[in-house]
Amino acid sequence: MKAPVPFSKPLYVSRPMLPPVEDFIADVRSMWETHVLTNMGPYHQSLEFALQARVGTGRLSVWNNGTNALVGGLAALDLTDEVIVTPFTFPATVHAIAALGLTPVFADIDPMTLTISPESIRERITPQTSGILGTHIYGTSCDTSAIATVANEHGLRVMYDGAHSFGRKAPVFPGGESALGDVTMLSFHATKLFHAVEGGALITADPELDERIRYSRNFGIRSEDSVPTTGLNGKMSELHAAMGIRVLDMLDDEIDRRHELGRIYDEMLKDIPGISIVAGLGDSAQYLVLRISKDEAGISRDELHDLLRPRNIICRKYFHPLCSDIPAYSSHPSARDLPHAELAAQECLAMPYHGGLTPSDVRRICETVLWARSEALEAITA
Ligand code: T4K
Repeated sequence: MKAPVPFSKPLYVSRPMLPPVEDFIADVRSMWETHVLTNMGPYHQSLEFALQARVGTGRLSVWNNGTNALVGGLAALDLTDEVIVTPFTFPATVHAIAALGLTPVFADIDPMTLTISPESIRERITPQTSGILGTHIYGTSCDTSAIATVANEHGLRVMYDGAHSFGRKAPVFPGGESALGDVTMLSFHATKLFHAVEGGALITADPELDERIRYSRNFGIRSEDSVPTTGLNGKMSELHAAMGIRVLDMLDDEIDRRHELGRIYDEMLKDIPGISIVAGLGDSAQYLVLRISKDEAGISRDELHDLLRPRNIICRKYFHPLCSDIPAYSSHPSARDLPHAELAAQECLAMPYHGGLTPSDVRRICETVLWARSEALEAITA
C-alpha cells in the first residue's frame, strides 16, 4: 500500500476554540474600566449562570481548574482513610485524593465502558473505605445507579470526575441529579471541548454541600468575620471567565463539526479487524479514541503511535501509564490485579479531533492508519 503524504504541520489531539480577538479585547477593556479582575466578579458570575442554565441540574460553582475543584469537592465530603478510585484516568484524579492525605485504593474498570466497575468497587471495600471517586472516561458515564447502590449499602460518599463530560448537547447529565453522586467535577482546561483557558466546576444537588463548596473555593470565608470551613483559592479570574463566556457561544457548532469528523473516522475504520472507536461518536465530543488489539489488528497501539508521529499525526496515549503504576501509588496492594485497566492502558489511542481539522485531513489520517497497519502486517508475514 502506498504511504499517504505526511502532514506538513503537526495535527494535535485537540486545539482550543478561540473567539474573534476583538471580542476578547472588548472584554479586557471593560475590565480595565472597572478594575475588577477576580474574586467572583461580573464575568465569573455570568459564566456561572450560563453554565448552570446549560447543565440544568444541581447547583454549579465555577472553579479555577478541575484539579482544585476535585480537591475542594473531596474535602467537602469529610472523607477519611481510603477512597476507591479508577486507575484508568488522568493522574489529577488520584493526586487529588493523595493531596488530602487519603489513601487511593484502585478498583478495576468495566472492559466495555472503561469506567470503574461497581463489582470491583465492592471487592475493594474495607472498614476504612469512606468514598468512591469514578471518572466518566472520555465522557462515557460510569454506571452511576449501580455505584449508588453499592455506596448506599456501605454508607459511602460518591464523587465523579466529569472532566470529559461537559460539552454534550443538553442535557449534559442524562441521569439528572441522581447521576451526580454527592458531587461531580468538570474541567474547562484549554484542551477540553469547552474551555476557559484554565477552569473547572463542581455540581451538587445538596444545598448544604453546595454552600460549603462555595466557601471552600474562597479560603473557607463566609463573610468578613466568619471562616466556617477550611478552603483554598479556587476562584476563577475575570479574564478566564470572559474567555469561557465567549467560547460557550461557539460550543454547539464545534460539537457539530467534530461529529462530522467522527463519522469519517467511523466510515473509514469500522470494518478494520482489531480497531474500534471507543469514544467520539456519541454525545461526548471530547476525544476520538481508537482501541487497537494487536492480536487482531496486526499492529499494537504503541507501534501505530510511533508510525503516525513522524508523519505529524500527534496522537496521545490517554491514559498511560495507569495511575496504579505511578511510583507514588504502585506499592499499594490494590495496584495489582487490574487486568481490564492494564489492557485499556496498552490499547487506547486518542486521535486528532477538533474543528480546526477538515474532512480531508481526517480521511488522510485514516489512510495513514490503514497504511501503518498494512506495513505492520507485511513485516509479520515477511
Ligand atoms: N481529571 C481528568 C480525567 C482529566 O482528564 C483532567 C485533565 C483532570 C482531571 C484535571 O483537570 P484540570 O486541572 O487540567 O482542569 C492535558 C491537560 O493539561 C489536562 O487538562 C487534561 N486532563 C489532559 C487529558 O490533557 P496533556 O499533558 O496531555 O496536555 P498537552 O499540553 O500535551 O496538550 C495536548 C495537545 O493539545 C497538545 O499536543 C497541543 C494542544 N494544545 C494544548 C494546549 C495546552 C493546544 O493546542 N493549545 C494549548 O494551549 O494534559
